Amino acid sequence: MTTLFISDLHLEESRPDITDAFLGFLQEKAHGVEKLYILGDFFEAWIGDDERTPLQEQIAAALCAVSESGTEIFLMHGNRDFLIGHDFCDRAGATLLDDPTVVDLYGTATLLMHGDSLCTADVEYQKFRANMRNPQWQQMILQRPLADRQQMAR
Ligand SMILES: [Mn+2]
Repeated sequence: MTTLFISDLHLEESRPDITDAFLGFLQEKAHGVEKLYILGDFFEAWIGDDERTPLQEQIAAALCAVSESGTEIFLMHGNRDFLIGHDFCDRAGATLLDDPTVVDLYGTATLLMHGDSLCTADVEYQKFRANMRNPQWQQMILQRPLADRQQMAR
């Protein structure tokens, strides 16, 4: 039985070396394991599942292949990719996890978090975070044109 945890890959077009390393990891390590947890900031930025860049599609397809090998894949938001939604997760064969989540890791209750919620001394960031995680704010942002959202992310 194997469960793998990864986080903070910050995948982006300008770092094909990271993408290659990740695809190699999926091939060599993740195929056929029991569970793979991706604990946030998988992507450098995420502005909505409708963007569908070639990188995003490539990653979704690679994850989906691992999922079809029998590995359960779980994805938690980070502070940069918190707009990843169910559309992307469906394409990737992944289940979206709340932050925090407690899982049963072979009999041990185990707390999974991205970690940014623990930066409690950074009051400005926590205000920003509360705003970003507000479903109404997210709906408002996701309705804006893709080009506007790309500008915002930059
Ligand atoms: Mn982060």
